[in-house]
Amino acid sequence: MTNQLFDGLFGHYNPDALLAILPDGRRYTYQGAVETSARFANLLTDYGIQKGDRVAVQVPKSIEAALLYIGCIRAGAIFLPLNTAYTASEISYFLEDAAPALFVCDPDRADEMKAITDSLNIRLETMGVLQAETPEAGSLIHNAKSTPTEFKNMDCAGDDLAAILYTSGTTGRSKGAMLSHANLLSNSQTLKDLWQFTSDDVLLHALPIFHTHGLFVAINVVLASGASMIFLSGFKQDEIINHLPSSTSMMGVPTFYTRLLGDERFTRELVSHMRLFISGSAPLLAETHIQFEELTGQKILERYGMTETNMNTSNPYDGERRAGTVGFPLPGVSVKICHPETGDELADGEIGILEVKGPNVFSGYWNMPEKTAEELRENGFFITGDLAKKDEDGYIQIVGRSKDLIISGGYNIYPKEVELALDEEENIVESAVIGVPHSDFGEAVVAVVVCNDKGFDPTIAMQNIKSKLARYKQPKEIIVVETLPRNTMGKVQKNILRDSYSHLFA
Ligand code: MLC
Ligand code: AMP
Repeated sequence: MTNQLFDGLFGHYNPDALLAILPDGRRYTYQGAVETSARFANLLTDYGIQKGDRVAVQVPKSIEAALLYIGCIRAGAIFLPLNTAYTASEISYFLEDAAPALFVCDPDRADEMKAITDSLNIRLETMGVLQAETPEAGSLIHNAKSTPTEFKNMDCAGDDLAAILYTSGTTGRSKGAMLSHANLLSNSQTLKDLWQFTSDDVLLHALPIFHTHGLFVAINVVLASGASMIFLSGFKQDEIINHLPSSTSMMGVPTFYTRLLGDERFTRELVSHMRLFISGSAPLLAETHIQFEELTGQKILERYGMTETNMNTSNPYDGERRAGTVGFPLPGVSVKICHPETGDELADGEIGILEVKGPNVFSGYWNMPEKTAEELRENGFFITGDLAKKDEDGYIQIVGRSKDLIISGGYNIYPKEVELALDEEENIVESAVIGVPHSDFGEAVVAVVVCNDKGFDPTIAMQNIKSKLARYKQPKEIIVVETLPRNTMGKVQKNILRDSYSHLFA
């Protein structure tokens, strides 16, 4: 039996090597990880979950949650992680669309979720954070205790699906990106080699594990190289400062780096032993890159990726890491910069839409063949929607986006989704949602609305959308105007709005 992703990640594991060090002092060896993931795989099989079934998971970050991902892979199930910030109404859409055989939620939200899973006839189990002092956390961990620590992996080939990750869309409807065993494995092996990860590495892991960055880039690279990770529940500055001296590497979104630069405890001495700082998921300002180098003497390595493609490009490990660029295409990955209308490849230096092809590129959107056809060309190139150019030395620079997308602290927000929620509010006639520069999150969501003559109270609107939209999608400010600026075609000129409100959080 072969299971491409599991065999690739655990093929030559050292049972005694340390996989994870937890903030409460617990330590997980590779053998422990193999055994716990076997317990989960056995449990899923006992629940009747079969190859190709989806397992949706919205749980607080824990090492057990990461091992549930491995358990799903071993059982042939498709892992479907969901942002912990999603509201019940957002979850309801994902569950309806993906029709999972099982939904695992936070024990604290089980009552809220039960109504949804009952109506969709989906099995509901819970998983909280297992801590030394509270040895049980939810039904899944409890039930997995009595299952065997060995499991005969389900046979899974390269093109079998390993995960579905939802990514929001321009129309306001999220799309499930289908990622195969081969997509994930090829990318983790490429990154491990390129970034020179080895079993001596200790990665400081402070990212969430429901998105590509924290889940696949970080965890898969650690597993593929037999390295260890200090597994924090999130980005907590004091913990980062405490644990940096025992780490060799860190992966983060730009907000991690701007926050650390603002902390007087973050010094050259603190990180002098660090081998590698990696940034991605949102643009790292050249200014941050330079400031970081001035303070620490180290250059952040910036790379570029997407949910649909994993990682596409990276600055070099040994060569020059150029500020404001995302480096070169990864080995085995082809990148073209194309004319937005004709799709023809452009000359170096010209700005166009970045298209990408390679073993990392997903196979399409779940249940959305028409969306897949719009974005994935027949020749295998995926149209990213990012605007880019290549400089004279081949470094790629992301200069903007052709898609109407806001990236705030590394989370994507499609304005349409927020506009639809606001437009449901009584007395709002129309709304335009924009991203404006934000000193901490890079960009912040701002809503500009027109209301009818009954007037409207932004505080009430904010309160009402709380149950509809995850906190990070909610506007940091709602501005009421008489009319929205429009061009001669009647299209709202968001660039004018962005200019008008660019000072708000800069
Ligand atoms: C938190 N808030 C945010 C926010 N994160 N608002 C907008 N954008 C965000 N990203 C809200 C909180 O709910 C809170 O609201 C207020 O802002 C202040 O929060 P905070 O305590 O300062 O935030 P914190 O918990 O410290 O989180 C910030 C963060 C986190 C940057 C550490 O957002 C984060 O971990 N981001 C990483 C996202 C990520 O992993 N992206 C990868 C996607 S994969 P209130 O109401 O309580 O005041 C991908 C592909 C690729 O993109 O290339 O990698
Ligand atoms: P997501 O859909 O959450 O995976 O986000 C993917 C998007 O994040 C890409 O399409 C880019 O717009 C953006 N992104 C990721 N890495 C970078 C980077 N290093 N620089 C600029 N944008 C980035």
